[in-house]
Amino acid sequence: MTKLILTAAITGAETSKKMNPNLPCSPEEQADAAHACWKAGASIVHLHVRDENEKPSQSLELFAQVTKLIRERCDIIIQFSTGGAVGTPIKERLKPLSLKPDMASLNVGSINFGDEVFENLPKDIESLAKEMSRLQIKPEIEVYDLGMLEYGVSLVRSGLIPAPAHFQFVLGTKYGLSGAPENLFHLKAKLPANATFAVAGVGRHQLQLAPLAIVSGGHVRVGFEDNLYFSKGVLAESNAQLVARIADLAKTLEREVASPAEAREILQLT
Ligand code: KMH
Ligand code: ZN
Repeated sequence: MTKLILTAAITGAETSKKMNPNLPCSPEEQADAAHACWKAGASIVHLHVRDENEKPSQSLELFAQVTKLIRERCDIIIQFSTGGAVGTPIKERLKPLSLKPDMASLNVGSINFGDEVFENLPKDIESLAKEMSRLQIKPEIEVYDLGMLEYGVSLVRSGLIPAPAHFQFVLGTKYGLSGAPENLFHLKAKLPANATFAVAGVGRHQLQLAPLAIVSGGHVRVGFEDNLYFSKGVLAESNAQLVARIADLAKTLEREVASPAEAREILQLT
């Protein structure tokens, strides 16, 4: 089995310091959090940025600032969100790609999110994919249900997304696939042969799905974007605390954790 890639989704867009006061929001806080996650074993950081009022933003300047601060601290792979927050216009979501991060998220379908729709029209998905391909940014294909996976696979087959592709199964959202183990295995069975995949379990599923991903050759995403708790009713102290727990679990299960350099090789980043 290849080494395990741990991703830290440190901030997200639907979270706030009211929900967990340890949420990193300023560029300095985010860079410190990314560094602590790297020390704990993360090789990728998935980034959303916040403005001075801690509101979700797709500001080019903020992404540039956080990237610079992280780069000064460590060699963690930087993945920008192109999902933004629910309702962020597609033009805004596309903008930060011009900074050429190592990777970027690519959401391949629309889904209900809270009381709203997280809208991802086919034409917008395809323009994001084209821009990533042009700039040689590796997409992480975010799937929340089976139809999205099949559409993502079709984009790889059509050449719009270069192979080998990397998928993320986001399991446990209210309106997408639940965190039931069989969903993970069903999605995995539908992947192209050379694809890699990670699992992002939402809420309590973050911990419950991690061992299944570890033993089935997948990779794991943890962090405040998906889960603010360490255990039932107990807020996590930091993103690094969540990463460290999965790194320990991987050790127990005898799967080595990848460094950023090793993760670059596994994902065939340019
Ligand atoms: N904030 C969610 C609506 C991504 O980063 O690409 C979408 C999201 C996915 O967070
Ligand atoms: Zn995100």
